[in-house]
Amino acid sequence: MPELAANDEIRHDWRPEEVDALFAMPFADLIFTAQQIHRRHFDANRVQLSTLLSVKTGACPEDCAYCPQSIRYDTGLEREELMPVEQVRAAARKAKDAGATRFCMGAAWRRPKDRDLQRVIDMVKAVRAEGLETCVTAGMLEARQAEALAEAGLDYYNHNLDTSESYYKEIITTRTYQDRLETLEAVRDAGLNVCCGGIVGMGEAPADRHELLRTLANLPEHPQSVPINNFVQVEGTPLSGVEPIDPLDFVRTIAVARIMMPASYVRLSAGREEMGESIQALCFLAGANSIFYGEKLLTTANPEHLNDLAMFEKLGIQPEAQPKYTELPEVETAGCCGGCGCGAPQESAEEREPARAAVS
Ligand code: SAM
Ligand code: DTB
Ligand code: SF4
Repeated sequence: MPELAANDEIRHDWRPEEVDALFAMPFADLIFTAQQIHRRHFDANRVQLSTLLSVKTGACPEDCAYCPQSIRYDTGLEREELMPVEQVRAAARKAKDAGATRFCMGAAWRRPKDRDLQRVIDMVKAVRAEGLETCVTAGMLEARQAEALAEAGLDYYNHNLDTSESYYKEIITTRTYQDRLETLEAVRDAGLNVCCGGIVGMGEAPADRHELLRTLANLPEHPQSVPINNFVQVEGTPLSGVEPIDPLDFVRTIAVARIMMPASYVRLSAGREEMGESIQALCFLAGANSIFYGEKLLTTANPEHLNDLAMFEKLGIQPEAQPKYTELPEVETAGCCGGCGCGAPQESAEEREPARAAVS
């Protein structure tokens, strides 16, 4: 498809037949096209590293059929209350020492209560003070909540569309696709970077994957970060035992995401533990340029960070450089304890400075 190779404009008007045609390309042509587009927007040998932490685990009232954290399924998961801010900050420091540039905090909520959001805001400030970019995923948001997070200095909000609108009803009954789109609008309008993608390998038809990517690319702005998760099967969830996606179809999904959203980070997300290095290498070749880094996702396993660094070494991939403190927007850090209950003494600005200076 030579005309596509030459055309990497940012489009929001993808038609279904165009997406079908991309998925139908011979594998080598598809990967070559994706790689050409990738190289026009990014250093093809650099990958961004985000570390995940579950800051509130389990007992979620939603019924997402893929998720081990729903209260409706018996997955043997221990529920954990919202973490103290100091514990989050310590985990962020460890992630930074290991080379991550972004710290993503996940909370198993349908939507956050204002009281809980305040605690998350304290976490955002504490993680930023460690010199990391921040991302939060905490369910549906009101516009004013998205604005409060933006005001606090949050960099990204993650809210996935997960699958096509028509397959969504088979996967989740406690909220609608429209609910998802409305939160994404609130996040965009607040000026936050959007992290939005989906899960493949949940028994969906190829057409659902095509439709998911079309919906993402036809949003008013492309999400700055697009996580593509390979479904992690957890016993006890309704989707456990479903036929996994063919690994080459997973690679194709990455390549088409890269072509349709040329300037977005495409994250090779959950499912790497089960994937093997060869498929991951193909995903990087197809234009993936971000991963979750650290031995745990939210509740399931992810590759050991030293194994990832060894894989990068083999592939000649460099992790994206950590942001200098001077590149981070100024935010007032509340430190701890600002009333969250962690009991730590409140730090003065001077006391916080050494941690910041170490970043520059
Ligand atoms: N409760 C919030 C929500 O649903 O937006 C935030 C946390 S939720 C766990 C974040 C995302 O994790 C989901 O949107 C889904 O894409 C991903 N996820 C959950 N379980 C997964 C699984 N078993 N395999 C792959 N991705 C999964
Ligand atoms: C995303 O797209 N995937 C991450 C993150 N954003 C929040 C979550 C993956 C969860 C995998 C299952 C688990 O560990 O519980
Ligand atoms: Fe709850 Fe999010 Fe899991 Fe759905 S995906 S059950 S909303 S934690």
